Amino acid sequence: MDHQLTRLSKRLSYVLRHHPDKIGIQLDRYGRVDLQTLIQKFNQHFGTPISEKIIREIMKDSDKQRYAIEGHTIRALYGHSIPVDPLTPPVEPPEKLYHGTTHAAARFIVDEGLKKMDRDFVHLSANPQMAIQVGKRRDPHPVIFEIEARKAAASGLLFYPTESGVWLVDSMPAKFLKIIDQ
Ligand code: HQG
Repeated sequence: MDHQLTRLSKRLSYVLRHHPDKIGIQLDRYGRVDLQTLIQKFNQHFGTPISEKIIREIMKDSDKQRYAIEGHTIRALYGHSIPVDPLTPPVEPPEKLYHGTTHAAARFIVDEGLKKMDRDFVHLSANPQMAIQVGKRRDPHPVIFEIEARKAAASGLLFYPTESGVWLVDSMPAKFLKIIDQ
């Protein structure tokens, strides 16, 4: 995606996941906001304007689906630090899911399991390739955990899918995690 669109996408994520207050918008309990209101307030606040066409271009060209436009609303699909409720009910996950992280974090995770840290949910990946990409944000040779997702679901953990291949859970105990070779 071109540099300018990437910058706008980062700003959109910042506003829709963490700081809607920065541009004077309010999200509903599911993280949604009226699309035209977002565009208007975004453009009042930031020097580089956005439009529905540009947002749709970002959504088309991104490596990952980060937003959903539904009716007249837009929301971030995942990544929130402000509290939001999942919009869809939990579902039975696939047998395995994955999580890519740094060696430093992995040392804690093998004992403590996965925690939400600064976000509303623990983020899991649908496949090892995605997990490697996530881990590479912070470690050139990330550690990849394989998660016994079905077993964790059977124990009562709720799994929320998103359209982007990211799965959201509240936590993941260490007993369902195993480090795998890439
Ligand atoms: C780690 C990006 C110590 C966890 C990505 C991760 C993803 C622990 C970090 C999405 C821990 C949190 C989310 C524990 C977890 N002790 N460290 N017990 N439990 N951690 O960014 O999953 O490109 O909040 O391993 O691609 O890395 O922005 O979560 O390293 O899909 O759209 O704590 O954000 O998407 O980091 O990334 P994050 P994440 P975008």
